Amino acid sequence: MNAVTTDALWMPFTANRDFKKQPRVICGAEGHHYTTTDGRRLYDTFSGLWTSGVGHCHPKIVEAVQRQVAELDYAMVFQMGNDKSFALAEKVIEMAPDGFSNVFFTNSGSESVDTALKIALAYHRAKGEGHRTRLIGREKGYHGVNFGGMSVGGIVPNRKVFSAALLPGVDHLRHTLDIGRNAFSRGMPEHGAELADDLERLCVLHDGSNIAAVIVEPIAGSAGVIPPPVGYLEKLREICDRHGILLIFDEVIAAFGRVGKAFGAERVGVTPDIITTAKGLTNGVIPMGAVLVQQKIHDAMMHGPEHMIELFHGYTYSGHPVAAAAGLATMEVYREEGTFEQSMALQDTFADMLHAFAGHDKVIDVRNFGMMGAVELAPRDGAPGARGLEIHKRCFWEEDLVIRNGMDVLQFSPFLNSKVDELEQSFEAIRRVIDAVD
Ligand code: PXG
Ligand code: PLP
Repeated sequence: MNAVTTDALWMPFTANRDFKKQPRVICGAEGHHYTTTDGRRLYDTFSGLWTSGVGHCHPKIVEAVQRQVAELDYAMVFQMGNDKSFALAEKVIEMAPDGFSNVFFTNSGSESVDTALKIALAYHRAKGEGHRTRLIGREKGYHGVNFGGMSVGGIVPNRKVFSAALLPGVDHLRHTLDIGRNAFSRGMPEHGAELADDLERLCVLHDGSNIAAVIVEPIAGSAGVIPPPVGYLEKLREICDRHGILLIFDEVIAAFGRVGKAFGAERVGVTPDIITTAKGLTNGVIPMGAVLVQQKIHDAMMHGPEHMIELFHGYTYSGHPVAAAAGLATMEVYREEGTFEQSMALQDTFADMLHAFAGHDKVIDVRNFGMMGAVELAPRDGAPGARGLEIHKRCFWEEDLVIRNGMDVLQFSPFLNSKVDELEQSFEAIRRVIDAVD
């Protein structure tokens, strides 16, 4: 069975020794299914890793990548450019909320976040407000694993070992997960808008004029799908405006249809100053991220002698032509197939399936927003995370199903074009497994 040797690979965010006792290895995919090295076909309830909303190996994206790699594999991206990256930037800006004018390309969500934080600092300095250096994140926030994103992030195990190396001058708002008051809310929970006042307190403590930016996921993903309380994001926006602080929405998960619109900002009706993206930008086919900025930010940076570089930042692969070709094809698929509308139309059916777990004796909360969902299980005594991982493994081996667990929270990121009967069957299988585990 174990045809693939797994020894040499140090796997990311994985219990390596446990995994290698019985490896779960994928060698193919088509549409909504994976194939495994032991020849089984698995249904994917997580669309890759929140990445692949229109399904795996979409023919149109595959074809665009194949064509591009044979036509222009790579060209220098500093002081030169490739046609596909300009075209993709235009497309992304067309889809963005009002006021967004420019895109900076990266290779991942983590790079998008660090890029956004650097742009925020550079912007204030360009405006003569170089004293605005403080960055604010939020508990339970996930902003990737690079030093900037880790510092503003709020997932404890991701920070613990690196505590001494985190950026200085960072504070965190309290998180908004409140199972006591909001358990089993459908969509945005009722209680918690007042938690945005944490930002006002930090403005009093540090003086708002020293704060550069606040970064939040409009709908938190990795920490187990935490939709914002009603009125919370509006309040953050208002406080930022009053103090001249930039608001950054980290939409690495939320952008490109996951919550039924091109951007989460559009869906929640609050417009930030900067948006970070990745994942759905290329349907996960080629690594790529993008940072979108409001016109005022870009314009403030376009000063000084014209022969001078305005922002000393960039990656060898910023706007890589093959990634950009994948992005262009992805945007076309979204438009042609009406992916965002499909996502919007499915969200209530999906919410019904999730909330059917309310009342199960092992379930302590269910949360959903758009096509993001979580079922939180009570942890086993003395072994937090064990129940969640066992369910993931049993789904894989016994039910031919891929699901994601973050500790004891089962997370769901269905395809934006899911078939309802396949989702139904998946949730029936998940219920069997939840029933069967200790
Ligand atoms: N910001 C957000 C909001 C994310 O969700 C990143 C930044 C980092 O992106 P990269 O491409 O560097 O991984 C992410 C990534 C999970 C899970 O289980 C989610 C992510 C990564 C790993 C696991 O929900 N999101
Ligand atoms: N390290 C070294 C030695 C490099 O030469 C470079 C890029 O030229 C990097 C790191 C950064 O790599 P990237 O631009 O792919 O992020």
